[in-house]
Amino acid sequence: MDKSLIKLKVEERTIDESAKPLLERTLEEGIETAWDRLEKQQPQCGFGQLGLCCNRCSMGPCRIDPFEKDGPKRGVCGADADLIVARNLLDDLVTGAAAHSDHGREVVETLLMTAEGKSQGYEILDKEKLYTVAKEIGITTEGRNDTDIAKDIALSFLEEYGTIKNSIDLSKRAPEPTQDKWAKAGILPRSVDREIVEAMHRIHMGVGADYANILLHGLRASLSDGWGGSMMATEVSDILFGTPEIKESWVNLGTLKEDMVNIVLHGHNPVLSEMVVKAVKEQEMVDLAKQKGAKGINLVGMCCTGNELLMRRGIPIAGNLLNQELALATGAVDVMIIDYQCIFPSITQVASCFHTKIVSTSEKSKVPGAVHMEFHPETAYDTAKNIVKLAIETYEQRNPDRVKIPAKPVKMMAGFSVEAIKKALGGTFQPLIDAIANGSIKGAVGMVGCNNPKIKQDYGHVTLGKELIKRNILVVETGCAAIASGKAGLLLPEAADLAGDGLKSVCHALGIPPVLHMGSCVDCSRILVLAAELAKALNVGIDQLPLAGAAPEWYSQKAVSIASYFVASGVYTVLGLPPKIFGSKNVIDLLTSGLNDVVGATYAVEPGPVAAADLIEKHIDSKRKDLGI
Ligand code: BF8
Repeated sequence: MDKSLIKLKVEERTIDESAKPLLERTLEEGIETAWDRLEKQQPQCGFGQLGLCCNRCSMGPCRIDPFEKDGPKRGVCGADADLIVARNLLDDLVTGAAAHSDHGREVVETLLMTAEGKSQGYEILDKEKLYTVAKEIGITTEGRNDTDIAKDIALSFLEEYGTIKNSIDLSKRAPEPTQDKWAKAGILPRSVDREIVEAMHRIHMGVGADYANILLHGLRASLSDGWGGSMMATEVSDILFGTPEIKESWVNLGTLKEDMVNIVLHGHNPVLSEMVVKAVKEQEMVDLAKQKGAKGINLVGMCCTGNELLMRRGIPIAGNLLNQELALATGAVDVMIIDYQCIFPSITQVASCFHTKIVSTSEKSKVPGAVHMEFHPETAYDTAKNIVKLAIETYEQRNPDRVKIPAKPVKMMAGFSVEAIKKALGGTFQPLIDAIANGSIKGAVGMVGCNNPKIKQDYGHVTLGKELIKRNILVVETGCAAIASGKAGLLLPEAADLAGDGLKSVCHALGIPPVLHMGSCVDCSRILVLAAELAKALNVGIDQLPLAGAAPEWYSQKAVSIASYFVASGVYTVLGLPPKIFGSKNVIDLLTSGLNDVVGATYAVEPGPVAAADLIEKHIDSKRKDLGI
């Protein structure tokens, strides 16, 4: 490919400076990445984009003519555009809710095994949270030892997935006016598996034809994720591995080291990655790495398991979704360990251009071309050590001439759990509430979600983030959004200089950045808890607060679930890419306006970050006016 064309493509694809030289390498050497595959997919199917293709049953696939023409207006079964679009959306949403919640279940099962003495290498690290959660869900703590309490929490949480309790305990964390809205709309979440199974039932042919009824169940299922599966993942991970505290670390592809064994931890569940962190500290491992000529072992994260490690351990993070193939293209990764979710099936192809080994660890998530070393809590530590040994052996096969680590890492601050934020504020949320009331901080936005090659990598997050802080709107982030901000330097206290005067002075006084990293995607539950705390302090519902959500570069079904539980909880949420709903005007109307009467919030779609900031500011201004501040 022509050099100038390569340069042009690179500039179109990312704003991440550490990614650019590697993108250049992939284009020069013909290593295929997600961007190349997106190009090859053009033009993408218009029916699919509009949500008008129904492939559920073997009378189909059917598609609806989106124009006022003579084409089909109903599928073979008689489903119209509204129903087909609604069923497709519900399918996406509960796929995401299932992914979060099944991850949560594995963490809870690990707590149970730990309490029963059946796991290897785990312990209860945050006793304070153990007691807080126990009291909250009605488990006696007096005179009992930690493992008995932990066992009761685990068993109680496992029942949140089933049908025995018929209501999710942690959803009672929401302020009463919000819970009242759910009750009135008939969307109080009962249990995680139940809502998801019922959703799969509802999208079967012939189970209802009312699009609004289908979508309402979507909200209910999303609440079982946000206030259920995801929240349990967060809380139990905190109990096992510690609640995050504010700390400094490093981010971007420059976190890989030329003279060290590089292990990238990619995926989502800290149950795996925490054990690898333990294993690399073993003197035996460090000595072995040195014997093979390395200076030591360098562990870096990728995507959300990276966020989990960053938040709790300060482990540097190499990048977000679109960095995964580029990390491999450095030729410096010895082993990439994966569990599940957001792992491109192509990574073994990229790895095969170098000495790199991909190690899959979950029975649920095998990848052709990967070495499979199955991970179970009972043998977790031994498996972690074996993987680290494999990485050290693989380091010997590295070709130094192929190594290209292009940039210096950027410093960042992370660890802003709700508890850490409260501590930074002096032990109470009152200073934050005062700052919001006096207008120094206008409001807050939860910016979440992914990268998507349809948008220049990180551009959506970084541009919207800068626009919001300039307008004195505090930004809290999770997932790949937070990693994008880290790479752009927005997670540093110095970034407060880019903020409006009010937010700037608050950040300077507290020594915090204007964009706060709150964790992985399941940790969007931390954003819900923060919103609930603020609402309760003001005696209002979440929908009355000057808050908004944003997902400027989302791609995944999990993001559909997150956006939905934000909206269902009363948080107006702006998406940077359109969901596949534009084939139904009725569905668009319900989601972008009708839901206001049901949950006090709606979705919006706005691809332009500045225009999205305008929408959000207008919304926040109107909420402030309603509150009389
Ligand atoms: O759960 S933000 S690309 S890594 S889906 Fe995936 Fe999206 Fe990243 Fe984490 Ni979340």
